[in-house]
Amino acid sequence: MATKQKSTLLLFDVDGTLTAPRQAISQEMKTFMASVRERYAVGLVGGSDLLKILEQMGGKDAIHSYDYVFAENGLVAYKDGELVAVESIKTFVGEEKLKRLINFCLHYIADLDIPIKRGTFIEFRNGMLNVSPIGRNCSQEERIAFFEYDKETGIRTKFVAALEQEFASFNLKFSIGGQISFDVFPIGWDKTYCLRHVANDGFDAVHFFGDKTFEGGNDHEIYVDPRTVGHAVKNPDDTRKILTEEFLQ
Ligand code: M1P
Repeated sequence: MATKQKSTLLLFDVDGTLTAPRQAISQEMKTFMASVRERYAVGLVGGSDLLKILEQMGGKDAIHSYDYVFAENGLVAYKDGELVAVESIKTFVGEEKLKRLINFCLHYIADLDIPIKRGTFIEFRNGMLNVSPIGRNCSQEERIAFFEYDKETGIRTKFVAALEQEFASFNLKFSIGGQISFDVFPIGWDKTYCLRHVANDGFDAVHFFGDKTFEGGNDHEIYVDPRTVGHAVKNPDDTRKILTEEFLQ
C-alpha cells in the first residue's frame, strides 16, 4: 500500500456526496472513507450544524475519523477532533439586523399557502440561520413531498428573491443547499470559509468533492475557488468511483 500523502487534502461535502440527503452514511462508504484516509488527509465540509453532520457520519466518534470536520461551512471548525474556531453570525451581523431578518421570514412563512406546515421554521446556528418554509421537524415523507412540491412551484427560490430584494444592503447570501430549507450567512461565509483553517497546514493540493457545484448550488464557490481542485460528483457511488480511479491506483 502507498504511504499517506500528507501533502494532499481531500475535502468532501456531506449530503449527496458521502451520504444520501440527510441520511446516514452507509457502512460500505464508511469503510471506504477509512481506507482513503490511510493515504490522504481527509476533511468534511457541510452546511449543516455539527450535530447533524456527526449523526449522518455515524455518531459522535466520527469527529475522530477525519482530519478536519467543518460544520456550517467551517464556521465551526474541528481539526484532529479538537475545536479550533467558531464564528458567530450574531456578533457579525448584530441583533437589530438579525431581528428584522427573522421577523420578515416569520411573516413571509405565515403568509405562505403551502400544503402542510410543521415546526422549527428558523434554526439559529452559530454561523448561519437555516430557514425552512415547511419547518425542520417534518417527517422524512413530508420532507420528500415538500422537495417535489418546491421543484414544481419554486417556493424557496421566490422566498430567496424576496429576501435578496428586502435585505440588499445587508451583504447576506441566501443559499439553497438541501431539500426543505435555505441557509442565510454573510457573503463570503460559504464553503470557501473553511479554507482559511487549512491554509497554514502545509498542503500542496486541496481537492474538493461536491454534488451541488453548479452556479447557485452551495458547493459552487469552493468548487471554482483557485485554492482547490474541484470534482463534481453525482452521488456517493460516483464519489467512490472517482476516488478509486483517480486517487487510489
Ligand atoms: O448540507 C446541505 C443542507 O442540508 C440541510 O438542508 P435540508 O434540511 O434543507 O435538506 C441543512 O442542514 C442545510 O443547512 C444544509 O446546507
